[in-house]
Amino acid sequence: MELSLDEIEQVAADVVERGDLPTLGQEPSRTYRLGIMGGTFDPIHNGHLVAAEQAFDDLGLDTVVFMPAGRPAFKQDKQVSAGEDRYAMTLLATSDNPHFLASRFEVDRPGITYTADTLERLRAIYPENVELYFITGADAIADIVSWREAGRMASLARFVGATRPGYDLARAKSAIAKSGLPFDVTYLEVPALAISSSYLRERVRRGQSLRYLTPDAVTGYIHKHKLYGASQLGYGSKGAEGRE
Ligand code: DND
Repeated sequence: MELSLDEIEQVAADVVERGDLPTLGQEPSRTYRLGIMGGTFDPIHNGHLVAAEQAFDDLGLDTVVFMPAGRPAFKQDKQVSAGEDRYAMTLLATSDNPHFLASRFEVDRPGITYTADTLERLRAIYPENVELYFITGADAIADIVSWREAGRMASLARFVGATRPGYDLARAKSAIAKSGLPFDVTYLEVPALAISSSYLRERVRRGQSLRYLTPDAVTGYIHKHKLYGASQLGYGSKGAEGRE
């Protein structure tokens, strides 16, 4: 079968738009489930990874795409590491898990990164038999109603709130109910990992080890590129100032 020039251009445009995203939806009689783990990932840590793995298992996802935000919408007043560094750390952290992919989809997009835009683009790329699941931590789920164009987001994807055992979901549930928006949220219990990116940055500044908090490859990257005030050598070992 020969393609016309227009058709070839359309195929090329689709490839460019899709970039490094996984191919899903080929079999029309089957439903596919694409997990999207959005984050600043400054840096990525084991809390993010455990939450995504749990969502993969519990919801029967086909794959989870980790998407570092380009210019995070709500962090305009804060210093955030370069997108390239956050993407590289995300790639390193996800590379040994066959369920996970790291994508440049948001990092390469100019301007402020809004989740509603991302979901709209993904919805246009994938056929209807691919369901979108946007994964967030429990703390963030109560806030999604205040994200830009929350109503549009609710119509484009399902949401997954990863909660810790014993976490009180009342705030999240009441915020969503009060908004009147048709959010479809599945709550998952993930092992308690009281880790945050800011805690990891603080530990690096103090010269403390990140072992068991994030994959070693990420720790290596942080020191190699001197992120968060790190010295190139000696993480979690001697020589760091202010070490406890
Ligand atoms: P964060 O900066 O919270 O990411 O951003 C999460 C996502 O929300 C990104 O995709 C943003 O673009 C999007 N967002 C936020 C606000 C407004 C808008 C969009 C908008 O469009 O208006 P972090 O790197 O801090 O964390 C990534 C995810 O991991 C978050 O959902 C967070 O709650 C979760 N998380 C944990 N989950 C389980 N255990 C832990 C966790 N620590 C963070 N220990």
